[in-house]
Amino acid sequence: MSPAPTGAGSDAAALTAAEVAALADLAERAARAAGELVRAGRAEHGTVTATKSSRTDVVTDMDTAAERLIRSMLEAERPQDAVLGEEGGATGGTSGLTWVLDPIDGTVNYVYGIPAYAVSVAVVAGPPSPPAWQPVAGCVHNPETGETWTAALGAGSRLNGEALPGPQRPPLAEALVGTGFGYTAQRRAEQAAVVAHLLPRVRDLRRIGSAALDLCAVASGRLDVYYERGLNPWDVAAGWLVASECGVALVGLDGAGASSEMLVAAAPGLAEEVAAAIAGVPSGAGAAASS
Ligand code: LIP
Repeated sequence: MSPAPTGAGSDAAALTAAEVAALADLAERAARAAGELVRAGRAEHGTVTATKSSRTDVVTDMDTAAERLIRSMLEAERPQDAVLGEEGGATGGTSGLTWVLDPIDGTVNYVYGIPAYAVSVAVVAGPPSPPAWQPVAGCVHNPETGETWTAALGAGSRLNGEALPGPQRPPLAEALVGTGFGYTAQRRAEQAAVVAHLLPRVRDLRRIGSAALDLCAVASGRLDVYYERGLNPWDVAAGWLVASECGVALVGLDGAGASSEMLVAAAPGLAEEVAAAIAGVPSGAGAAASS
């Protein structure tokens, strides 16, 4: 997880329900506005213009344009808040709140025209990275399907305005499991070893390509489990609250909280069971495959 500035430690509990609702409204408006921009701009501007951690970690002009649009809305309405965005990095604030932005989560899907990408906008109290943060409000918006997940701390989470029922807990052998992979050969070899260990033990695997949509899929009952290693704060901030507000457990390995080391999202009990199965993968597995 990239180092991020420490927020002023604002206590989410100090926010009133009305303030949380206003933050959730802004998150949704910003996500929808950016979503329309990237959807409409894909034909002309949806090609790769730069790469980051590897040749397959791609950026388009629409990633940067969408983040600029969101930042302009936040500057107009919440200038006192900090911002941490995938493309624009960190800007400071004085409120103790930090907006955590992924203008296009699932950029590879966006470039290839696969309708499984999302704009993820969240605001968190405290340090802007898990497990120390406290997401307060968030929105995950898929511009292609129009599906919009929203969440506000203490007020539940919704899909297109309908309350989410919360996760089921099937036996591990009947669990549909989502995951994702990093952008370097070494990391992917290690992740392949985890897949090889899990696949015989679960119903099936899915690799959707957007952490934000994966977390919302667990919250909506479309996946039973989602796990991934090496996620950034902006990949997960909004989906984290959508999931946690409808009873999804978010855990790491060995009883730790979910973090960049590992995030496992599932019904309570099942999340811990999957985390234990992942922890059981022999260390160094997959290393030979990446050499
Ligand atoms: C993506 C994540 C996904 C991960 C991809 C990529 P991006 O974020 O949402 O879960 O598996 O490798 O990191 O880069 O499209 O914003």
